[in-house]
Amino acid sequence: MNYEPLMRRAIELALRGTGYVSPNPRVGAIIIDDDGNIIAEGWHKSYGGPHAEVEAINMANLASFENYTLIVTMEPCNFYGKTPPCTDLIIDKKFKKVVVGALDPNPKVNGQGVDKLKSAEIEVITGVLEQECQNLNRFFAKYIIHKKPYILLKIAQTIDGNIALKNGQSKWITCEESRLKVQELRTEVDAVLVGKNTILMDNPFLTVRDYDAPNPKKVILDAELTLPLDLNIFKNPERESTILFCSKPASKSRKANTLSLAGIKIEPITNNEFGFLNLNDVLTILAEKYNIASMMVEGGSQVFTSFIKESLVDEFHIFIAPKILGAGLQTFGHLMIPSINKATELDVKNIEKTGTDFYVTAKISDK
Ligand code: AOF
Ligand code: ZN
Repeated sequence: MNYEPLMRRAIELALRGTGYVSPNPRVGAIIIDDDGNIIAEGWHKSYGGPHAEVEAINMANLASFENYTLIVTMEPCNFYGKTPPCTDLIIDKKFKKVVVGALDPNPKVNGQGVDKLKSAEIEVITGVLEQECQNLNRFFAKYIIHKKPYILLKIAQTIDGNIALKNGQSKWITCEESRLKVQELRTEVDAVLVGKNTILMDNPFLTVRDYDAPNPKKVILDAELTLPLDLNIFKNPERESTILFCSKPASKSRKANTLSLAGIKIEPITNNEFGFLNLNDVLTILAEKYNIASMMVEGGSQVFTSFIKESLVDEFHIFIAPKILGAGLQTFGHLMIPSINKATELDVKNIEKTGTDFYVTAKISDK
């Protein structure tokens, strides 16, 4: 039987968890009878809530599943977390067959869920739309294996590589459709990060406005805590979801205290050898303390440069407007590249048009 159309449907279900399940994975499940008819569907709906398989089994509401097949985008778990192991329930309910999209990257599971089902004589098929299913949980995989958020670098630039004029003005380089796409990307990540200069110039809210979805957490880098207190980012009603990283001395200042009393989370960080906040420490704190599995870095130039220099970028989302600004503020600053063959090379994954702009997604080339 060709399970791909059913797995595609399970992926659609999994996507409904976007914005609600992180740092857990997005998972969808379907139960079919012997004739291939769908009798129940489920997806992981909230962090700490029932897993996709449990949702589908509950919906089917049958005592035994001897003639039924479970199709699930990710291998069923086999350990006690916030919920009991799905493998036990599947075995208990006597499923005939389980069709899996991708293995669970969580080292606590990773293949052992499948093994457990097989040892209970359940037929297991793995790897159906594997890439698509892995892609669904690329944020989760980075978080659970490396204890760091998956990083998307979002750049809105002119065709000649500027993100602003020399005076910092950048509204608007890209067109409305591109900016709408950015809003959509914000619905998919747990946090957005911006540096001090960009906040000063743009006074952004960093919220999702055009979609009915939760706002990502806001992460600010301001080593010396020089940002004025009346900026939009500090006035927003969700102050408790704003995290500000600064130097250790700045974290003890009166301003830090005022911000902290207003609900902003102040995180002191040591500087690296170049005198900038240590980004590796920033990412570790975001993952371990705030459960942030994915973050979109929105600028500016200094922040982009540091993320590239320290090889912390997982994915590039570059919006290129057909405009020329000449010597403006370049996307990236000094990367100390000694010769062309030492340039940072990207593998382009996709190019599409968003309105009058080009939208390029890319990854660092593994050459
Ligand atoms: C599944 N189906 O729908 C999900 C799974 O704390 P818990 O009990 O919610 O367990 C979280 C872990 O379970 C998570 O780290 C991942 O390994 C797996 N997620 N597994 O069988 C699901 N969301
Ligand atoms: Zn489970």
